[in-house]
Amino acid sequence: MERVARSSFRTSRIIGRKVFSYLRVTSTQDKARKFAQKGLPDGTVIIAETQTQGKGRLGRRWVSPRGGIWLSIILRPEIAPMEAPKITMIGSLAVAKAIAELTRMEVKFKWPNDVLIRPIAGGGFKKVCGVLTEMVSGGGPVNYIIIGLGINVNNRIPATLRAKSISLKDVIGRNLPKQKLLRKVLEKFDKYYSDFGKQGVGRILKEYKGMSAVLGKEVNIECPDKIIEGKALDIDEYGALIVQTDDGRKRVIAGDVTIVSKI
Ligand code: BT5
Repeated sequence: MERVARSSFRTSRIIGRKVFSYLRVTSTQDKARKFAQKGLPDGTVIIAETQTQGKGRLGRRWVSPRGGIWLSIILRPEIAPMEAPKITMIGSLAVAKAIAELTRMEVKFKWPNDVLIRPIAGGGFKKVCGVLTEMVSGGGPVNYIIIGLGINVNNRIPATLRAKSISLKDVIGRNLPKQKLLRKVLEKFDKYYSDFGKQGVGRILKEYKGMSAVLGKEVNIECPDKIIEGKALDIDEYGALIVQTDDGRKRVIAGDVTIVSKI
């Protein structure tokens, strides 16, 4: 758990004004939560080379070996809890734009929290990044949000996950400059986050929808209590997926989407 550096990125206005870097943590989310409770400001970044207990949604594990970018950001936006998915969109866009700019790859989103790339042109998309948005509120507005970004850069993907997951190195065939990508991700996040503070989610939602791998597709969504099948029609201003089912339109807040190819 040794801290290796404390620095800042000069280009950033809010995001990355304070950056805490570690060689190894249990989870950057846990570290960030402790720092948030101590009052560290909006935009504080916690980053680690490896995580021993990296977290996905719903208590799932996030594999975090050396070579990836594993980071969490403390955010203190003045929003209601139901607006938290907007932050997930900001995180997804920041990662996607940074990857696209650095590698010229086509990047897409699988609602609600996956960033996808393609191993070969014309092939199927696989998960290169997962976003985890955790919120703390005392009933009223959000107290703070911890957003976690897990990006597979130069790390190896375990064989059990390779069918659906990929790292940038797997596609490019060589290591990428991790610091350069990190700086770009934080710059993009800063841009989208300040845009959100000034103008709301409008432009963010438009860009996010434009890169969706799900909209217009037949989908199967595993929700905690049920499975929803239908056509993904839209994503609303709160980040919910609107699905046309046989029983009418449904608004889905969270779940695991499988894209069902049409025969
Ligand atoms: C996510 O969950 O995709 C959110 C992942 C967030 C990770 C970041 S890393 C920095 C910060 N600190 C943390 O502790 N977490 C955040 P979910 O949609 O539930 O996906 C989890 C599933 O993705 C797992 O059950 C595996 O199937 C798969 N998976 C695990 N590790 C992966 C990896 N490195 N790359 C791609 N897929 C992975």
